[in-house]
This record gives sequence, C-alpha cells and structure tokens, in this order.
Amino acid sequence: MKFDIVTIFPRMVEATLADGVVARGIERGLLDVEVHDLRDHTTDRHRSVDDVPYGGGPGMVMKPEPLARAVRQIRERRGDPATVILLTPQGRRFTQADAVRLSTLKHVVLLCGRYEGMDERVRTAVATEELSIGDYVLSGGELAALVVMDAVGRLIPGVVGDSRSVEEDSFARGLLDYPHYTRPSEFEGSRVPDVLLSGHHEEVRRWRKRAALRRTLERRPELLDAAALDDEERAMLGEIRREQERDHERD
Ligand code: 9D3
Repeated sequence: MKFDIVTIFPRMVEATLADGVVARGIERGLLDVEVHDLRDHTTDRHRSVDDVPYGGGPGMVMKPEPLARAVRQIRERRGDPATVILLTPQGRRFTQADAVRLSTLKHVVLLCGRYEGMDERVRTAVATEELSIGDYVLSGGELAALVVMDAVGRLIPGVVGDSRSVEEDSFARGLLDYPHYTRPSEFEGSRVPDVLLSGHHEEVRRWRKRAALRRTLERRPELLDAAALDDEERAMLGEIRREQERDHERD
C-alpha cells in the first residue's frame, strides 16, 4: 500500500515516520510513504501556498493551485484512481471502520491543511473525501494524517509483529480492553488477581471477558450498542448490570 502525503511541513512528517509501526511497515516493504513538499508545486518567486481570504476577515487561506498540481503529479506518476483525503475539522469523524476500509486500498493521498483552511475548490474538485480525527483544534492536518497512517498501517498484514494483537484490539472487537498485569505479582500493596496466576485458561478467558464488558459499560456504554455480543457476553453483561443496580441501591 502506498500513501502520498502533501504538506508544507515535510520534515515534521518524515521525522515521525522514522520510528514506530509505519516505519516497520516501510522497512518490510509492506508500506510505501512519499512525503511531498507543497512548496515544490508553487510557480511564483516566493513559493506562496496561501493568500488573503476573498470577502475579508482574519488569517490566510491555502491557495488551490499548488494542491491541485501536487495531486495531478501524484496521479500521473501512479496512473490509478487514487482516494484523495482532505484532513479537515469539517470532515466526517475518522473511525476504525474507516481504517479497515482504507487498509484495503492500494493508494491513498492525504492532503494536510494549515492556516484558516483551504480554498473550497480543493474540497470540491480535488478531494474525494474529508476526514477529521476528533473534536479538538489542531494547528494543521499533519498530525491527523499521521494518525490515519498509523491506524491504517497496522492493519496491513505483516506490519504488526503478532497479528493476534491486531485481531484482539479493543475497537476491532467493539469493546474496551481488559486490565493487563505483568510481574511483580504484588506492586505497592496491590496484587494481581489470583485467577491470572491460577493457570486455568478457561477461567482467565472468562475473567477477561467480564472485565472488558464491565469497563465498557462503565466508561463507554455507547460502544455496547454497536458491539456484536455473543450469548456468553450478553449473559455476563446482564449479570454486571444487575450487580451495579444492587450496588446503587446500597449507596
Ligand atoms: C483557527 C481557525 N479555526 C477558526 C474557527 C478553524 C480551524 C482551521 C484549521 C481550526 C483548525 C484548523 C486546523 N486543523 C486541521 O487542519 C485538522 C483537524 C483538527 O483541527 N481537528 C481534528 N481533526 C483535524 S483534521 C485536520
């Protein structure tokens, strides 16, 4: 899979790609990432990527031509119909389902904005979709593009060493993770639950499942609406809910 990322901060993106999961995917030849400096696609003496907004107002707007030229060059070189994603606060929220969908594609172009935003015609004429990574204000699309590449990259078979980690991932299963423990068995007066030391694999499995359900119910109950629960999980969830109701009555 190939990512082309267009930015005015290529060094920021390259530095982040030097280590971690995407770096390993690149080393293993499973991922290819090319970082494009938007200024290389300008035609004026000052290499301008932004201009004042029509209609007035504060800040600057990214000019459409350099972005369109960058994407045209990327398309010409590859010759395939690429997905062109604009990272923008106005985009649809990026989810694990998007990561799974994008991981099936051969080629994705990521456009990073800066300043107040991009000329509207980049959105309508160049981008094929728009994504946001959440409801907080970043100073540009670069970190969002890196988030997307990380989430997608680790779904490419072979990028993450142990594929069981990917399959078991909390959002892949629709539940939050169960608590993890390693040595020592007692730390600052807090002991590892006995069942995890017991060697009873079936009991461990059930304990983890119950713990994951309890955490999800307490912290992210809306995830349970979408989770595909099996019979055992539905029964456990019923028990946990009854326990909690009992605890509330006592308070
Ligand atoms: C300060 C300008 N704001 C005025 C209302 C709007 C604004 C424009 C550009 C706010 C942030 C940005 C830069 N952010 C992104 O490009 C961005 C982003 C984000 O800020 N949050 C979550 N996901 C994303 S994806 C791209």
